[in-house]
Amino acid sequence: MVRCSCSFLRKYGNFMDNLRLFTKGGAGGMGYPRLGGEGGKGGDVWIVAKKRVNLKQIKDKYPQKRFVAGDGANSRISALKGEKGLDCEISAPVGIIVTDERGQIIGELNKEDDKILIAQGGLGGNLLSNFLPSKGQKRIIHLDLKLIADIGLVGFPNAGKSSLLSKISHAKPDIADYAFTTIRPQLGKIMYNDLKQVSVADLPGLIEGAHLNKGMGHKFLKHIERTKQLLFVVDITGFQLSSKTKFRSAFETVILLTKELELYKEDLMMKPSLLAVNKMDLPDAKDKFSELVKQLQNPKDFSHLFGKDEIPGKNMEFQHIIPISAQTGEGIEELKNCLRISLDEQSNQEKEKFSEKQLLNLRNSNLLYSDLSSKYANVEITEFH
Ligand SMILES: Nc1nc2c(ncn2[C@@H]2O[C@H](COP(=O)(O)OP(=O)(O)OP(=O)(O)O)[C@@H](O)[C@H]2O)c(=O)[nH]1
Ligand SMILES: [Mg+2]
Repeated sequence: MVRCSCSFLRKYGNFMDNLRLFTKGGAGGMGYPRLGGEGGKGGDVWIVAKKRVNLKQIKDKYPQKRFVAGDGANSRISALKGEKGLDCEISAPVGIIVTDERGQIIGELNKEDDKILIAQGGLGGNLLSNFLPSKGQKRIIHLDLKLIADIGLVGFPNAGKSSLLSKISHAKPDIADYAFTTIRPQLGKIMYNDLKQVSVADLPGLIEGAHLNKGMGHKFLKHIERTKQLLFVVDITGFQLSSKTKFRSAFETVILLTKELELYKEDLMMKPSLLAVNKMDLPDAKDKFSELVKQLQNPKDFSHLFGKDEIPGKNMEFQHIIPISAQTGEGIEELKNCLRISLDEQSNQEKEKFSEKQLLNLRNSNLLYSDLSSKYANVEITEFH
């Protein structure tokens, strides 16, 4: 069952995170054999990052999804060197990875005005080519959008990720008591009293075997590649997808989520992470929470709960573990504070690293300078008369 609320449609309607386009550089112009004239080069196709563009707009504006640059002009008596064909520029959102048909990365658009050459125009006819022009390069490309957010929510279905997002931000995601309520990534913003904003991306739930394309698969994990930190959200009462699948405790869901992240991309494990243990309003939650903390402190003692290939190579080291209830609001302020502390720490560390690097560069250049000055200290300067 796929349901969409009105506000969802207004805000995120037809959210697209990938698009396939046909591109072709312009053909070169004809040379002029009798006078040795050279045809103009065909125009190139470029892709350029623009802030207020989304993939849906590209698709609506260019339903054929064809982008062809202009042909180079033929060489004429009045203009022996033919003019270059017009370039074609495709405006695309920031945060795009461009790949070719074989999945090879052509480039990334990480900030506004980043530009990538996609298809080159053909050369104009000239002496070497017997004055015959060449055709433009044809290329089918895939644009893949990765959301940029400070925090990415990771969890099994039904853990309460969307409930949490709606509690900490103004976002109004769908919330329901069945798995896979969220079918597209959604963004919300936490506003702090000092006006600092932290963006949070809510992603469709993951299940064990996502790497084998089970559930929604790993399809949406690309969006957390660009987030600064991860917030694991688990249901303290555990998770069971259906009566045919195994019941998993909160501890097991943490380990299995970790494994899925590792299988998707080991680098993700390097991101600072926090753990929100949700639904603390339910009966026996406090006892279960103490048990979970114990298990997380000594995960090896509980490896018998898992199959051999379900155990991650490395466990997540959570900066904070916060018990919350997205329903009653318990622990939500604490969670917001922890997220802020963790993000501030990360940005301070980055700043420190940056200034250390600058200091090192400065020292190196000073060393070079003193090296040079001692080398030339004894050189007599002869005046030129
Ligand atoms: N008792 C209790 N129920 C909660 C809490 N948080 C969420 N729920 C309920 O849990 C169910 C799932 O919540 P969602 O926010 O849709 O969960 P989700 O993680 O976004 O689920 P998917 O989108 O399917 O991945 C809903 O029925 C919520 O009302 C909580 O703190 N306590
Ligand atoms: Mg959801």
